[in-house]
Amino acid sequence: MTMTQALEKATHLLAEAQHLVVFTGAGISKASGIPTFREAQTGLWAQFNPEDLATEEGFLKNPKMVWEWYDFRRNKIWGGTDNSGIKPNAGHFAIATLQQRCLAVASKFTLITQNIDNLHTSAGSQNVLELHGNIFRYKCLKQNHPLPLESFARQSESPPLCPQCKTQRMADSYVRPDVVWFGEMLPPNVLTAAFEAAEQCDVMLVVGTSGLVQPAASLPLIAKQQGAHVIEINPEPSMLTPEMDIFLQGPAGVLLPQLLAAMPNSKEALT
Ligand code: BJW
Repeated sequence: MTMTQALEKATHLLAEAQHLVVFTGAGISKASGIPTFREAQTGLWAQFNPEDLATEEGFLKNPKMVWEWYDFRRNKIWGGTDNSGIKPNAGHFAIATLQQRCLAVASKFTLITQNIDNLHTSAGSQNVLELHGNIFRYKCLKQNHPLPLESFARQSESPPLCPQCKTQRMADSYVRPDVVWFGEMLPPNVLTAAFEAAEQCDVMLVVGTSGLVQPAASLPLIAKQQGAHVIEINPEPSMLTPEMDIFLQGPAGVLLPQLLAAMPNSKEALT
């Protein structure tokens, strides 16, 4: 299949989907300036050790370093009061428009992301299933008390202690980012909703993930086993590519708007 044929087929499938699932990874945010994890030269894990920064053991070994690392990444995305932070790119906006289009033609739409950067929501996507949490939320390490951002924003030294544990006279516990580290369970409600969507959808669009991290990486395979058409967008083949019906090789920020623009009646559907 040529690229033109692949794009045409993908456009048709997206336009006709009864329940479309879009499943994203770090690649969708690359054009916004957020590094991916596993790319050889530029990936976060090429520069930092995941064992040190993305595990509970790493956090307990060096709480200050891990707290500061997440604080740095969060502040870079947020950008401060002058609004100079990281913005969603054309790929995020195309997905948000795809959701509106599905709503307008009364088909179902589910967005599942592994990203913690909140950029889908910033682009206008609704009801985003965030499998690995969100860097703009905090929780307490021992009791999982959810904690509001305002209490800790711009406190960039060591992690504070959980105020709710204090109030309830429990043992002290650190505050940590509400993201999913290696060896931790994914948020159960989110995971259940994601599995259900993967089982029920008729088309899944997989964007910008290496497909290496479980259980997230099993979602496209579940969709395929249940009979859905699976389409991937990635500049490089991933672990998932051999299972895909259509592989669109290229950056998400270019291909997603291209697909959207080619969708038949998309304008009519939105007016
Ligand atoms: C573009 C692009 C452009 C570039 N456009 N695309 C052995 C076998 C199987 C499983 C395991 C195992 N050993 C351990 C496990 C389990 C482990 C796991 O899967 N490990 C593997 C790495 C081996 N999983 C877990 O621990 C999970 N929990 C779990 O399993 O619980 C059950 C359990 C509990 C207790 C005991 C045992 C089991 C939790 C996983 C949590 C992942 N967390 C992170 C960090 C989040 C916080 C943070 O940001 O710091 O989530 S890791 C990191 O990887 C992050 C991402 O969401 C996740 C996925 O990465 P992603 O998005 O795919 O990024 P990359 O960099 O890998 O790929 C980017 C892609 O974009 C590339 O393909 C590029 O080509 C592409 N691209 N430019 C489009 N312009």
